[in-house]
This record gives sequence, C-alpha cells and structure tokens, in this order.
Amino acid sequence: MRIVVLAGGIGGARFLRGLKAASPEADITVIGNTGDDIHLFGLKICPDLDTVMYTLGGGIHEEQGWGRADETFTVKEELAAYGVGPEWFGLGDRDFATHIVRTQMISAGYPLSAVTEALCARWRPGVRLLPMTDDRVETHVLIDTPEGEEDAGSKGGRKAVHFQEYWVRHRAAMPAHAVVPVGAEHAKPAPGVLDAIAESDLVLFPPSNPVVSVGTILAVPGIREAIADAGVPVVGLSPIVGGAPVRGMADKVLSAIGVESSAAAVARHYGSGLLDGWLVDTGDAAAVDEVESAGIRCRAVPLLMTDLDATAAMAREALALAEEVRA
Ligand code: FO1
Repeated sequence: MRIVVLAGGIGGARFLRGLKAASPEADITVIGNTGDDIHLFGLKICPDLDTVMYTLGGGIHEEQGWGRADETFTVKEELAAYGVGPEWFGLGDRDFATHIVRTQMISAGYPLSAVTEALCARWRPGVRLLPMTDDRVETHVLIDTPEGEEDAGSKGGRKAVHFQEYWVRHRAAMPAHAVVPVGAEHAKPAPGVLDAIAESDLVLFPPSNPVVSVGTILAVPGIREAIADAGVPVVGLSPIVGGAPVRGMADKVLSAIGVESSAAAVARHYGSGLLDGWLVDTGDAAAVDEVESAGIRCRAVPLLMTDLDATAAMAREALALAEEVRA
C-alpha cells in the first residue's frame, strides 16, 4: 500500500507515528510543509521537516513536539551575550547542528530535497520525507503593527511578519488579517512529489494546520491538481475538535481566511473536489450529516492522539474509510 501524507508540524508528525504502527508494511511518502522555514543567524531552519524527522527518528523533544530531546542552549546564550537576536526562537545546540549541515549543503548547491534525504540517512524516519518544493516559500502574516514597531514594512497601521514571529514571538495573540505563503505561486513541486501522488494508493491529510501546513502545501502549483486527479481516495482527519484546535492556534489563521473553527467548516474548506472522506471526533458527531451533505463521506471516531495506540486506532479508521470510499 503506497500512502502519501501531507504533513505539517507536530500534529502531522504524531499522526505519522500512529500510521506507521497501524500499517507497518505501508510505503509512506510524506510531503512536508516548508512555508514555516525561517533564516536565522545565517542558517536555514525547516521546522516542519525537522519535526517529522526527529519525531519518527526518535530525537524529538516529546512534550514540545519540536526541537531535540536532551537539549542545551549554550550557543543561544552566547548569541544573546553578543546582543545577536532574535531571542524569541529557541534553537538548541543539537538542533543547530541540523541547520548548519542543511545550510552547508544548500550553499554547496544541493537542493532542499537532497539535503532532507541526507539528513534522513542519519535519522531513518521510516518514511520518505520530501519537501513540498525546493524553492523558497515563507509564510507571512499580516497583523496590526504592534506599538512602537512601525517600520518600512508598515502600511496603513499594518505590517507583514514572518509566520514564526507571529506564532512564537507573539503567540498568535493578535488577529491575523491575512496569511500569505510568499513565493508559493512561483514554486515547483520538489522532485518525486508529483510521482508519489500519481503512484499512490491513498492520500491522507493528517490533523495538521489546514491553513499554514496543509494549505501551504496545496498552494504549490500542481500539487492540489495532482491529488484531485490521482483517482485514489483522499481522506482527512479534523484538526479541530469541539470547535477548537486540539493543539496550536489554527483557529487564528482559519479566521484569517474566513473559515470557522469547526470540523465541518474545515472539510468544506478543503472541498469535495479534493476530499473523499473526513474523520471528525466523536464529540463532533453532529457534524457528520453536514459533511456528508457536502459530498464528503464522514465518520465520527475518537481523534485525540493521547498515545500511540489511540493514534494508531485513528490511522486504522482513516484506512478503513478510504476502503469504504474506494468501493
Ligand atoms: N515553537 C515555539 O513555540 N517556541 C520556540 O521557541 C520554537 C523554536 C523552534 C525551533 C526549531 C524548530 O524546528 C521549531 C521551533 N518551534 C518553536 C516550533 C515551530 O514554531 C512550529 O513547530 C512550526 O513552525 C509550526 O508547526
């Protein structure tokens, strides 16, 4: 069974652990979001690719869902001692090595897809991890200019900040007026992405952020069309449970694109042109009829990834719904 999974950060990576447990013989290709990428201290950082690689490779900081376990922050402290910021993005010493190797390889001319393959040779995540594109795409968020932060980028009392600044520095505390994957319109799918979709037996949308993770991957020209035309079941799992994101702040970016934070609204946002099946949490069983009336097969099952068994059960439900749709 060849499965393609469009994954963002923490939710996507945790779901993949369950999928591997539920279907150990499956050949899984992960198309990873790179819109969260940020350049700091002269290094290219790929949060969503690293979260998948560390989570499946056994190096993740489990409670955080990002960064390495057993971290120290000596380099970060020394940078701060030189007054070199930003301090709000927590890069640990072990994590720095990943970004140094990545940046070194990119500077030597390797595309991000080759770099990711090289890093995964160490971590052995047990899936093929492809960046959505080798081109530079960085999500920016339009916010009201914070007090005293007017700068050249400010216009009409608003400014665009890098997604990580909005997400980590500001904790998404203020409304996002727009979310823009800068560069997406000129980006090409990375080598292997379109082939993996065309040759797949199933495409899954894990409970990742529908705007800044799955949405960003779908914004790369050609990917949405390839999935819609693949002629295989496309099944998603709602990241919204009981009207709120299980983790993270997806509601903030959903409102930016005018989508309410509900399991049914996210399914409708993806649309029946893309989605064949949608899993909602048992607490959202009332949404099943609404989703089905949108032409998307829907089931209510437990969707909280409380542990590996719970996540594997969710993955099995998604595989079962895919077979129901395929029939
Ligand atoms: N998230 C935080 O909330 N605080 C941090 O300081 C932080 C640092 C960080 C460093 C490397 C990395 O790969 C991820 C990091 N994240 C941090 C998480 C990151 O913002 C999110 O994982 C994704 O961008 C959203 O899925």
